[in-house]
Amino acid sequence: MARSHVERLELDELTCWRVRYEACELLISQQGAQILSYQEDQQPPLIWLSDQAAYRRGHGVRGGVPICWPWFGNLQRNPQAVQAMHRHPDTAPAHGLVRSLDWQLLGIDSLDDGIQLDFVFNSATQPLADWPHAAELHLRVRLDGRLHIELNSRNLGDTPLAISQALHSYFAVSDIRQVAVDGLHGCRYLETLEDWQQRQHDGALQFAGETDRIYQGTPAQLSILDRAWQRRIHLHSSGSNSAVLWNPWTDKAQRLSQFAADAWQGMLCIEHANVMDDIRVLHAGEQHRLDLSLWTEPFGH
Ligand code: TA6
Repeated sequence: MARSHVERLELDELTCWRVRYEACELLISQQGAQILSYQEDQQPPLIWLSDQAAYRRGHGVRGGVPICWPWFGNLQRNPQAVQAMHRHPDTAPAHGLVRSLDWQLLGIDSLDDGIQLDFVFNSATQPLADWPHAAELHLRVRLDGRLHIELNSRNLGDTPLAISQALHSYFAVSDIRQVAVDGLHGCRYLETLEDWQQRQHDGALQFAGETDRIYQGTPAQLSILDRAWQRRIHLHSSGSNSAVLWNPWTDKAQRLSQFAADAWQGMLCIEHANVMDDIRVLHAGEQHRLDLSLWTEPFGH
């Protein structure tokens, strides 16, 4: 069997690509350059996609890896420098502007040891509503037995650009009540569910309720330990010292679009980011790259 294969397909209103390399399969949409799913053969999915996902132009798809840029979350909760980039921070949508807009596919290339897709969004040629700055956002996705995601922001203008961003990754888990996240020991975090109080985390993170935390000073290596599925998902990042940990649990799950009432049990968001103390200011011509590599390793009991 060929080591790599690419198929273009239309999912409702969205143009997507299904990409295989050896035993790994990825689905990605042109809108938002959004990874929708990623799976290794004979394995449960690694990247989670909602059973109720809707593929409509101008609307985000629930699951995968939405790209939150040029800000993360509620713009008014961002540092002032990021807010000041927007004409009306009080009416700006959550998670920036590019996740529901069409990006340009630069190319899909077969490599000796993998396959690589390049997408670009250029706000000089595709102006962003109420965010009047020239920047180029380049997403490179590479499959080589692991999944590598590189998000590069470049300031095309001649004045400084303050951004916050996140790879809003949804991971599939057997049961959120039985997984743990390793690597956060000693990290500070903002508890957004309790008035954004600053706290310190000790030990592994386990889940017993709605969780929506912004960790700061995060290390390059995090992992999700899933005993029931006997696997560890390794997450290795660079260019990011903050991460958001999110599970909506029962109540918030009822209020989410494209989200079944019990879907909270099978997903966990770990969102590698540049947020709060970790926002990035790009001077004229400067660029910043946020990288994430992910893979699984069998885990015995
Ligand atoms: O990253 C966590 C979060 O900000 C949650 O508070 C929740 O709103 C989630 O993102 C999903 O946001 P969305 O706009 O995609 O429904």
